[in-house]
Formats: sequence, C-alpha cells, structure tokens
Amino acid sequence: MKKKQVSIIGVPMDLGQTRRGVDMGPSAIRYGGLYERLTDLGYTVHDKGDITVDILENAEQSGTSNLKNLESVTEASECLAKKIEQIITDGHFPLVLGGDHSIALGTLAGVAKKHKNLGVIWYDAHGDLNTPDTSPSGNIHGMPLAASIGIGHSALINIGGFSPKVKPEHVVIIGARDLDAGERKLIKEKGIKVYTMHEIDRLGMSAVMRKTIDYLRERTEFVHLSLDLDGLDPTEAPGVGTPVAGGLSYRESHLAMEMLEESSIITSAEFVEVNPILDEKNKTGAAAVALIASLLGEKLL
Ligand code: Z70
Ligand code: MN
Ligand code: MN
Ligand code: MN
Repeated sequence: MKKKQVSIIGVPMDLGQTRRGVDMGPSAIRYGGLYERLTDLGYTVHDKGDITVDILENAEQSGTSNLKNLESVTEASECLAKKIEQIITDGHFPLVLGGDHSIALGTLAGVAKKHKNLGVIWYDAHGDLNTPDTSPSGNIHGMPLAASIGIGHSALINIGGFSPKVKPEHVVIIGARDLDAGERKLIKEKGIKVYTMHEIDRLGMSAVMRKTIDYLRERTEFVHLSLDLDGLDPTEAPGVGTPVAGGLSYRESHLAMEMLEESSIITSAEFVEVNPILDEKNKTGAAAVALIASLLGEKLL
C-alpha cells in the first residue's frame, strides 16, 4: 500500500495584523512535535520549510489604500499559492502553518486553482469578511474570506490570477463570536452559513459538524479547513493575537476534527494565528498539533 503523503509549508507572516510574534507560529507548531506525530500515524511527511516573508522593518508602507503591508502580503500569497498548487499536483495533502490569517489568501488561491467546486470551513472567532471599506483596523487578516469570495481590494481578490476562489454558499463559518457590522451585512447578503457560538451552544458541536459535513457534501467535491486558533477559548489557546472570550473548547475542537476525519471530506488544511510570544509554554502550539493529528486520523483508542 502506498503511504499517504502530507506536505507541510510554514508561512512566517505577521504583516496582516499588528501583534508581532505570530510569524513564529510555524516554528512553535513544529516544536510541538508535528512531524513525529504525523509519521507515527503512517504518513510520509515532506516538510517544505517556510515561505519567505518580508519583515515588518522592510515592508513598504506606500500605496494608496488603508491596508497595512499590502504589497508584502500579496507577494507572499502569490508564492504560497504556487507551492500549494505543486503539492496538490504531486498528490500530497497540503498542510499550511501560520502565521496570521492573511495567509489564507494564498492557500485558497493555490487550492482553488486545482480543486474546482471547493468548499471551505472557516473555524474562527471572527468572520474575516471585512473589505477595505468596512475594516475597522486595516488589518488584512480580517479580510481573507471576503477576498476569497471575490469581495474587497483587487490585489487581494486576484491572487493567483483568478476570482473568486470559492462561492459564498460553499462556505461554513464555525465558532464566530466577534463580527463587525459590515461582516454581518455581507453574511446576510451572500447567504453564508454561520454557526456562531449561539448555535453551537444550542445544538451541540456534534450536530453542528453533522450539518456542516452534510451541507458541504451535497454541494462541493473538495473542502479546505482554515482553522484560526482563536476559534478556541483563550483559556485553552492563549497564544493568539486577538483572544475572544466564550470560545470553543479543546474537546469540542477535537470532536470537530474527529468528525471531519471520519467524513473524509477535507482535502487541504491550514492552522493559523499561533503566537508563541503571547502563549503559555507553547500550549497553543501543542493544541494545534493535537488538532492536526486528530484531523489526520489519530485515535484515542
Ligand atoms: C477584526 C478586523 C481578526 C483574526 C482578528 C478582527 C479580525 N474583525 N481576524 N483575528 N484572525 O480587524 O477586521
Ligand atoms: Mn518584498
Ligand atoms: Mn481568522
Ligand atoms: Mn480570528
């Protein structure tokens, strides 16, 4: 039997927001024992190393928009998109380590180039559905989902040379509890499916995942998981730049990963926003490793 192959890419990106340290996220996740955990599961693991990303000191601040570090973020995204495309061409499972969530621009560009009829699960406290007009911060990590459905700054929308990457009705957001006014409007206008903490509390994570899996199975052929560690509660994942109270537990998150693994719908994944400078002894990096392992088949028994 041919062993399953996983290709890892780190994206040491901190330019999509303003808390430094998240560029060390890929190292923190590797330090948490990712490689061994995946090889123990029987995978052949190809760690392709990190994408080159400008450091803040060298990132150009020119430009005509209010978006911070637009040129450097765009450049890294284009590079990431090409690497992802190659990984999928090679028949490997792409696993991207962040880095702030702006990296999803590049991941989704690469994935969508190869996988038509793509679905996306956005596991996050936030919607990341801002545009330059609605953004309260100018931080690009609050915009990648909007850009991926074709809304926002043209430089972000057109990464990889095409748009959109995913249809709004093929997106499911899970764990949302901090949505800006413009994001709520967009969710309603575009009919994006969202399980906020309210629905998760009401229905339970098991039912939410069942519905998510059924919904995406009916509509899509491939599904990308974009997991922002701030979707978890900050008590269990403190190493994130924008912690929001009242989040998903470590256990709920494990259940979600286990149900996705059982369903076999996930064809690519990224784990983002791990900031080891803000973390407690790599608790968040370790949580990322444990969730990745569950997603890729690690069992309790
Ligand atoms: C806010 C903004 C955000 C991640 C925070 C925050 C967005 N909605 N995204 N953390 N991953 O600035 O757009
Ligand atoms: Mn540059
Ligand atoms: Mn996010
Ligand atoms: Mn977030």
